[in-house]
Parts: sequence; C-alpha cells; structure tokens
Amino acid sequence: MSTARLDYHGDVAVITLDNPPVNALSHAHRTSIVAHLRAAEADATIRAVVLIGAGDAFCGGAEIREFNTPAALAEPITRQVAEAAESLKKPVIAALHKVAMGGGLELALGCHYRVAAPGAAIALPEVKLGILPGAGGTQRLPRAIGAKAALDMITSGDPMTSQAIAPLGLFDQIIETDLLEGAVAFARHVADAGMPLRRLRDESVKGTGIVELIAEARARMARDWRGYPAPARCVDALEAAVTLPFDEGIRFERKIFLELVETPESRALRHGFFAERATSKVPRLDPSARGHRLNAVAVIGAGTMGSGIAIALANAGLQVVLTDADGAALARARAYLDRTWSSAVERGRLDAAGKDRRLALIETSTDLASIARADLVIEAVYEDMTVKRAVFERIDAHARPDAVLATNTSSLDVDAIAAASSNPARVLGLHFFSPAHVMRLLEIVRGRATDDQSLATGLALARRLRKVGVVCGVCDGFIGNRMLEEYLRQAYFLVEEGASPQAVDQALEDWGFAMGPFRMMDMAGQDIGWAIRKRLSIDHPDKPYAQWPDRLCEAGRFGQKTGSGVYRYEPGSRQALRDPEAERIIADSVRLQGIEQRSVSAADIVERCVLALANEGARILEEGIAARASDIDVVYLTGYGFPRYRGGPMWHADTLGLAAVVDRLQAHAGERMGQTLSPAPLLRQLAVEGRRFNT
Ligand code: 3H9
Repeated sequence: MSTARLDYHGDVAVITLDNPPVNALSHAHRTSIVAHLRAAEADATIRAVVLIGAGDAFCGGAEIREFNTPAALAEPITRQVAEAAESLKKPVIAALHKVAMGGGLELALGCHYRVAAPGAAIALPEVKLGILPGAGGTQRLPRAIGAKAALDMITSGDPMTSQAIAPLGLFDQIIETDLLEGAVAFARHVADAGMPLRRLRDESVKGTGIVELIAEARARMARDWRGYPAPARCVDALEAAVTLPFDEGIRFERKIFLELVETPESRALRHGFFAERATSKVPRLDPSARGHRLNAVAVIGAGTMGSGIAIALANAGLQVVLTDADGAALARARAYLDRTWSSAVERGRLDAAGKDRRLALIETSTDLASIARADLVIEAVYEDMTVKRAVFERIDAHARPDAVLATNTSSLDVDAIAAASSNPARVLGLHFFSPAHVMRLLEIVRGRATDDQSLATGLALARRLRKVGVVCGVCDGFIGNRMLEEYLRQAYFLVEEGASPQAVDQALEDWGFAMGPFRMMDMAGQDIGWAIRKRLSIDHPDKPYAQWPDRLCEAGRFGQKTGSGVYRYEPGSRQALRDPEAERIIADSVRLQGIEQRSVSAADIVERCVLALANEGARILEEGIAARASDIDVVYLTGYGFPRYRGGPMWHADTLGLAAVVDRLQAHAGERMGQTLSPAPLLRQLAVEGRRFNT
C-alpha cells in the first residue's frame, strides 16, 4: 500500500505524499503523514518540515472511493491531518505542484506556509461531487484569500492556477526553479529568520460586504442549482466561517459534510466522476495502440456540423482542411468560424491573437485532393447512406494510405459506409454532437473491421479536444440516439393519451432535464425526427409511433428554423410559445384515430420517458453495443442534458432497484401503447438475480 515517505535534507524533514496516481488521502496515507509529522517534531535535529507530492500531483484530495465506507471515518480523518500540521511546533511548509485539490489543498491550508510551482491547478472541487470541503477548507480558505474569492472557488469547484491565486495571499512564494530545492531553502529561511508559525485558524475572514455577498450567493445557488443540495450548503458553511468561532465553524462543516456524503445526489455525482474516467478503458483494445499522431485533420462538408468540428479542431491547435464541393458553403463556414471566435473575443474568453492563430490553422478548399496531407479525415456530409458511401469511395483516391477515416453519422450503419472504402479497417464513426465545438460528448463507433490503431486515434482525438469519448458498437442510432427514439416514442404517445406538450416538457424539466423533449426537437428540427421515423418504421414495423408529429411536419412545422413546430417562435427568438394551431393539429390527429384521452400525471410522464431510456439501455448492453452501463450513463450526462445529480438513466434505474423498474414498466403495459415498454430480457434477468446494471 502506498504511503508518505520521510527524508532528511539536513535540518529539514521532507514528507513526500506518494500514493499514485494522484496521492489521494486514503486512510493508510493519512496515517503515515501524521506519523511522519510526529517523527519530525520529536527529532531535535529537525528545524522545519516540507510537505510535497510525488509524481504528477501534490494531492488530488480525499480518496473518493473510501466515501461511505468505514475507512473514510477511520482516524486520522483528513481534517485531523491538516490539524496535525497546523499544531506542529516547527514550521511546516506545503510545496504544491501540478494538482492541489480538495483535501490536498485543505492539508496545505493547515500548513504554516505555502509555496507553489507555476501552473499548478488549485481547487476545492468537492461541490462537483455533491459534497463540500470537509477538512477545514470552508473555514480556512476565506481566512487565507478573503470571503469573495473563497466563495467563488468553493461554490464553483473550478480550478485556478497557482499564479492567478498567489496575489490573493494563498502562497508565500511561487518557485520557478526546482520545487523541492526551493521549498527546502524557503523552509530553512523561515527557521533561520524565526518567522512565526502562521495558523489560519487564528486569523479572521477578510473582506467587506460579506453579508450581502452571502445573500446574493444563496439566491444564485437556489436559482442555478435546483436539485443539487451541495451548493447551498457550501454557502451556509462560508457564512459559518464569518459568523462562528473557528472550532464551531469546523464542527458545522463536518456535520454538513457527513449529511451530504450520504445523499443520493452525491453518490450519483461520484458515479458520474468515475464513469467518465472508465470510458478510456476499452475492452479488446491493445493497450499499446497509441493511435496516429495528429497534426492535420480534414473535414469534408462545410455545413453546421463540419463547421463546428473545424472550430473544435482548431481550438485544440490542430491544422484543419475544410473541404466542400460548394464554394459558397465554404464562404459561409468561414464567416461562421470568424463570428464564433469574434464573439469569444468580445466575451473575453479568447484574445485577438488566439483568434488569429485559430483562423490561420484553417484552410478551405473545393478540391477533395486537399485532404491528402491529413492524418485523419472526418466526413460530415448530409446524413444519407448513398451520399456518404459516394464520399467514401472518393476519399480513397486522395487520402494518405495510412490516414484514419471517420464518418460523422448520427445513426447510419458505419459498416456499410466502411465497405465503400478499400480499407474498412481504418474506418470508424465519430459522432459529434451539435454544436460540435461546445458539446463534450463524442461517440466513437467501432465498426466490425475497425483496427486498434484507428480506434485509438479516435480516443486520442477525444482527449485532445477535451471531450469524453465513449466507444460503442454499430447499431441504428448507436447509444444515444437509439435510446432517444424510445424516450421520444413515449413522449409523443403521452400527448396522444391526453398530456399537453407543455405538460410533458415541464414534467421532464422539473425532474432535471436541461430541456423537455418537444422543445429539444423543435431546436434540433422536427424534420430530422420525421426522416428517422420514416426510415425506422420500414426497418421496425413492430415499433409503432404516434401520428401527430408527422402531421405537424406535413404542415411544414419543422421547429425553430421554420418559426413553428410543437411551439411557435417570434422572429429571432428561441422562446417556445404555446401555439393553438399546433394544438389543433394534434387534437385533429387524435380525434381521427379515435383515441380516448385521459388525465396523465407528471409522475407518469417522467416514469414512462425515463424508464424507456433505461430499458433500451439494457438492450444496448445485452447486445454489447456499450461495454458497460456507466458508458451509457456518460452518454446521457454529457450529450442529452440528463440531470447529473441523478447519475444517468442506468444509475437511476439501479437506484430505484431493477425489480421495481420491471414492475413499473409492466404497470404501464395496460395503458395505451404501454406495451412498447415491455421489459428488456437483461433487465428482467438482473432483476430476478437482485443485481444492478452498474457493478
Ligand atoms: C475531498 O477531498 C473531500 C475532502 O474535502 C474532505 C474529506 C473528509 N480519489 O482524472 P484522471 C483517480 S473529495 C480517488 O484521469 P487527470 C481517477 O479516478 C476529492 N481517485 O487524471 C483516475 O483513476 P483511474 C476532491 C482519484 O490527470 C486517476 O486518478 N478532489 C481521485 O486528467 C487519474 O485521474 C477532487 O474532486 C481521488 N480524489 O486529472 C479531484 N482523483 O486511472 C478529483 C483522481 O483508475 N480528481 N483519481 O481511472 C480530478 O479532478 C482529476 O482526477 C485530477 C487529475 C485533476 C486530480
């Protein structure tokens, strides 16, 4: 088991946190740090102590996997480690590099002095895990850097660089040279100069207007973080730092930490954290496959998708060759790229030089031969099998023989597209989500013939673009859109059965979805759903659809882009307004079908739509399209606006208990079209065995 090491540099003791990969504070690690602190104190030859991290981090915080187990409660708890440093009679200096987060930063706050290497990421990210800093961070950070900056860091969880935070008073020195040498020299200087043992606990919180600051933060958390218990409690703890004596504030913080760590929201958020990291562990992929080195990437098709992909690539510093047979489309794309980066400059997210650098990375051409220098070619033309196959036939003539070829289809058969290439082994699907430069999800579709190098290239691209790449197999709609079809099927049926579209959207938004299904489809384009329904009803005549969405489309109501869909839109506005005309079309369709309507509750709406997702997820898992349930959760958390604090559809089903899920699905079987929710075989089996999707 990895623990801290104790070394002597003359009269300075150096305690090295050494628990790879991020020196997390497991119980064994905590115990060894405290033991070394005590040993240093007892050794009369030692005048000062340096705490430093081995490898790529000072410390990434508490060992998250210990939460909700006895090890998390076993003493010394992280707070006591910080107290052990703080109460030492010799100066303790924390030396931070690369990463100092959560309990790691809280330990540093317990030290008397802090030095840091430039570029270290400093954060209290606990709120993102549904908890608060529980080792004194909410009480010491405002004493170190002031109430406002501490409130921002603790409620956002976002990192700051060591240089950015240094002027606020967190660091006594930024060490540009060797950190260990610099920290030991600093420690010796503190001892030589007889500098006081600075204890943050003895100081008061800095800042003015704190009462107003806290009131404003409390209102903002209630507005922006509905459903998340932790942000508001972070504000409460900050208030305690201001209003209570230190020890009482610490007790308050601990109480809230223990409450929050037990909440279903925190468990779900922690599931999301590990689920995202698990996506990089791909079964049946040679771990030595690194993928192609990526310098230049060609994008074929300069529409909305192609342009968004080009922006994402250039943002990551890649050279981009954007091609389209239509010169006017290329001109429009260039203008769009320019507008996007200009607006980033206006909003202060990018400087003018950054914009110029990105534009310089973009080459546009109407000649497909220009893809010749690309390491990776991404086809992003119209979503039609014939068109895509025709493009792949032509790519062969121009692309380098070793270039990886990707299709950005959202649902088509990647194997059939690959078959149009002379070398299907180097073909894969890269399903970007719109807008491609904003959305974090990338579905990486592994075709039957896709080789490891090509798949590894897709994974490396996702990392380079700072996206979450989820590998999946070939099927209609892959993971996300295949499940979405079942979700929408229920949403549309619920309207036929008597719910208004507004009631359906409202129920799902109240449950936590970023956007209800009808507002979402109005944004994406009702015509896209229409085309998919036409295709799928040929392939799957057994899966019925509600009829009214087709009637809307026949009336030319394609959503925001035509000014009307399920809702109507004022010119230039995205606000969905109730539309009597849409309601008339729906009512006519329902009457013609002779459907008897009933009152549908919000709970029924949520249950049918959300359980439809998990049920289809079970089929996807059973067929091996997804490697693990958590990959499915990640797709929904990062690409479909599923509430993060509910952990994803599979996690949610696990939380309900799979036997209960089967019962609820069967309970809906009596309702009109409820039989479309027949429980998947894997779901039934796991329910009988008392197991979960997420193991
Ligand atoms: C806390 O501190 C509570 C205290 O206030 C109070 C306590 C009482 N624990 O992200 P990566 C693993 S709560 C366990 O791919 P990167 C991670 O799962 C904690 N494991 O690397 C992965 O494992 P694997 C507050 C952890 O370089 C591996 O390390 N701290 C922890 O892109 C590499 O991770 C946080 O919330 C952990 N604390 O990013 C920080 N951290 O290889 C959470 C990482 O098996 N961590 N792992 O998949 C991060 O934000 C990033 O991991 C970090 C490194 C920036 C550190």
